[in-house]
Amino acid sequence: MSELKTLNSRFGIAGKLSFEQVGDLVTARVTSAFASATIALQGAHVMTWQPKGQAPVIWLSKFAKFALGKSIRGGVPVCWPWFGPHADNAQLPGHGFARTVPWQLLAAKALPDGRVRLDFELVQDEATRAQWPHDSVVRNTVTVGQELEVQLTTTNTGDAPFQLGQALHTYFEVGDIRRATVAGLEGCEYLDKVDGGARKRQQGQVAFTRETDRIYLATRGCCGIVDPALDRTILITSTGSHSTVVWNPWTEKADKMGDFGQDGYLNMVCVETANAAEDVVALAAGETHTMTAQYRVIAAAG
Ligand code: TA6
Repeated sequence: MSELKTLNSRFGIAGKLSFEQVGDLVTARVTSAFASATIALQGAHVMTWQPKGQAPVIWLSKFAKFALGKSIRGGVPVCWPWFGPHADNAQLPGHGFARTVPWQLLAAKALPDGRVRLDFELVQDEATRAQWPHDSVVRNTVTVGQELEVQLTTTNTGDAPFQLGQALHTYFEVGDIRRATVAGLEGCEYLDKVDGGARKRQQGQVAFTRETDRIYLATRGCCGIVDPALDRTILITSTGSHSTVVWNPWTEKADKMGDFGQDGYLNMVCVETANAAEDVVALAAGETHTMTAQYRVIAAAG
């Protein structure tokens, strides 16, 4: 029996959850009274999320590739077990391998309140262990409703400690990045990656006039994307994270990446819930760390 048939017979929920092929990828399609979403099993990667009555909240490039072993431009890429370039080995993939390898669907449930919850576990094998020789179990739980919740949990199942860097590298849809701002990071220090990693302090809301790539430190678990063009604010709340990455590639970098499309950068901003830079997590043997992000549209802008 095909993988799709097996998934539909094991986990399908009539009228709420079915499985379909998108390009090379097997995906879960959630449709509920509150929202619709698509999640690729590769990377346990939320590709789309659109609450009822709203424009899409999660951005997915029109030029995204859906290929085995390749990252998807948009959605909620899971960066794990390191964020950014590998500390010692430039041959290893940026942002870790979790987003480009298979994850197993462990469970799918229609909750009494109408939300749909999917539990995924990363499939570790010799290829992943060659990059990450630590015994660990990582799960990603995605709950789809009027709010989207993504919960990334890592357990150190070995007998030695390890350092964990990670991020939910979420791409949000905005009407026009030149008018959008990010509130809630005022006064935070940040590392400015477009200025050699210089340490600076945020004055007022984050506005966008050029390539912006910053790791905000000691963040407080709550920020918002104020979007006058779509007349909405997207609230982002998080736990288990004290660093927030804000990124827009702007024109030149987006063109170089090749999967943003013409002007794609104008309609997206990444606000990433992370354990990055000095916020990486030291996980002792037997310890578990959970990082959670919740997203919802809360109000008109302003
Ligand atoms: O989170 C921002 C960032 O680290 C940028 O520096 C840029 O590299 C972006 O991630 C996208 O990375 P990717 O590997 O998905 O193309």
